[in-house]
Amino acid sequence: MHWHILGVGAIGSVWAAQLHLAGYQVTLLLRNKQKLLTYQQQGLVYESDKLGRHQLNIDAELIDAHSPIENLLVVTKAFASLEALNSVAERLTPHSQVVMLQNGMGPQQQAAAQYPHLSIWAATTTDGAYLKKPFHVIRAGYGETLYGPLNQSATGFTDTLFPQVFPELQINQTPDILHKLWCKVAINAAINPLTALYQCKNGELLNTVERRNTVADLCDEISRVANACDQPLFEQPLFDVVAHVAKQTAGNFSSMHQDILHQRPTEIEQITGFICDEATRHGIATPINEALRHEIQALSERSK
Ligand code: KPL
Repeated sequence: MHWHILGVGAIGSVWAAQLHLAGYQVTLLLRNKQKLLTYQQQGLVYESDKLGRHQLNIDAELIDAHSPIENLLVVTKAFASLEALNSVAERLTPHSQVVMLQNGMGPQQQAAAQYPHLSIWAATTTDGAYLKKPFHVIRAGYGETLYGPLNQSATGFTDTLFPQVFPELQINQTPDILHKLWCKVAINAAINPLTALYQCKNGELLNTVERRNTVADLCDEISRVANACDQPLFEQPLFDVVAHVAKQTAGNFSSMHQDILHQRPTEIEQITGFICDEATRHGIATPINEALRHEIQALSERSK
């Protein structure tokens, strides 16, 4: 099985390294010659406390190379994923498998609708990783990755996409990936914008009564939208799940907080924007989510 990886950020690098170490043929897809040159000079460095330090010489090529792509993993930021997929669409064949792995909601469904003849899958992960510098990734957390079919073409695919047992990646197929994406987007909508606004670590999200009340009200809005969309979230209240995740990742700065800090575009539209748009569709008022959407947009504008 040959995998092309589009989006060589932290999680994309972990997958590239793990697939390579598991014996798969892997090719990194890079956007420009400068990136390709940098990569060719140093290769991919993968550090993990379980597997040690690996210097890997994984194949790499420009996205506009001509060879067909059999299996594609799109691991870009959510706002860039559809465009990234479109940029290699001509290299996909009717038998290609495409896995969209990103935060938020929207682009995965758009991809499935735009390419009904291709097998489109979505994945969601609770793994943690960060880039020490480009092409040097540190594996920071060991979670689970779930993937499942998004359209009819993928539903009809009977083989397992990831048949190998990986030493470090817990990858499991689920029949209802849409619900898993909902659960993840709900957690992100509760944690990411507020930690970006408060400029705090996840573990500090609930450390005053005022903050706890805001998170509780926010969780209430999100849960009501999920219920209206026939996607009731967890067995326990969303607030309890959010409190648990915030505790588990207490030392982390959320991805949105980091994006704001480093003046990068955020995923606010694919996270909070998605919740707000679904709320509007169902006639539900979500004033806290709306306010957060605008505050984060304003913060991004200001830091440009
Ligand atoms: O997924 C995350 C993110 O930062 O995007 C959480 C769960 C909030 C962990 O930081």
